[in-house]
Amino acid sequence: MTAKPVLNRAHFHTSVAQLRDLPYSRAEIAFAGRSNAGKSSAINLLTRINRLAYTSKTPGRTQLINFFTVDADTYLVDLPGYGYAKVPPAVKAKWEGLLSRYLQERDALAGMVLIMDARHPLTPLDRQMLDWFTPTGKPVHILLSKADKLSNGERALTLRRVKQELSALPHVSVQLFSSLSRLGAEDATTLLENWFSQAQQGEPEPAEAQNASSTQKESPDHTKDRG
Ligand SMILES: Nc1nc2c(ncn2[C@@H]2O[C@H](COP(=O)(O)OP(=O)(O)OP(=O)(O)O)[C@@H](O)[C@H]2O)c(=O)[nH]1
Ligand SMILES: [Mg+2]
Repeated sequence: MTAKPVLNRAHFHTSVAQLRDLPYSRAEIAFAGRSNAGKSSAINLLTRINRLAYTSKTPGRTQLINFFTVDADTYLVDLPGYGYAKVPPAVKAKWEGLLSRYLQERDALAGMVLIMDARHPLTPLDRQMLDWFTPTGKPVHILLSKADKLSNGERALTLRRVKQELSALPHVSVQLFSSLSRLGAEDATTLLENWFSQAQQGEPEPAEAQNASSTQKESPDHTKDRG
């Protein structure tokens, strides 16, 4: 492994629809958030690769868990968006099972980036994500996205309110972000790199890591289905 994952060398690895297909991973950072909040756009901006994750004006575009390699067995993960109106109950139940188990049980998950549209942050489902993930003790970083759509005053107010609302939760940080104006991109990149570095420092000795990787199952290639 290189000393530090290099976000701008990211490339698509695989898409999975169920937990048993998750790839072997040393460390990964997941991007969660409502449909249309700007998860895929944030991944593209932070990796500086324009069309790495597919973005769309149609909510619900990302329906699979998409893995992007940033280093050997080290990934950025684009999760399916939630809160998409008119989703059939069966699809919603499947999503809830998949996401809650992924967030609660995935050992390699170093932290969650939670993307919330700065114009309507902390929806009930955003709070659900925090409820699922914060008990793991792993860090959450919130990007208040589309901040370009707010005035300076509204930005400051929103940031203060969200920080205040979450002040009781440890390991949760918040910043303003815009994939359009690049506001906050440097801070977010630095944070991701730090999470990866910390995850690497905490990982097992090389011999053990090698054993673990030899149990890796070949992942099916879903490249054409990713969305
Ligand atoms: N103005 C503005 N538009 C943005 C920003 N980020 C994303 N968008 C737009 O919002 C729409 C949705 O962005 P995506 O990145 O596809 O959102 P997503 O969260 O990945 O959506 P799903 O995959 O459906 O869950 C697209 O039309 C983007 O161009 C931003 O920072 N500012
Ligand atoms: Mg998406």
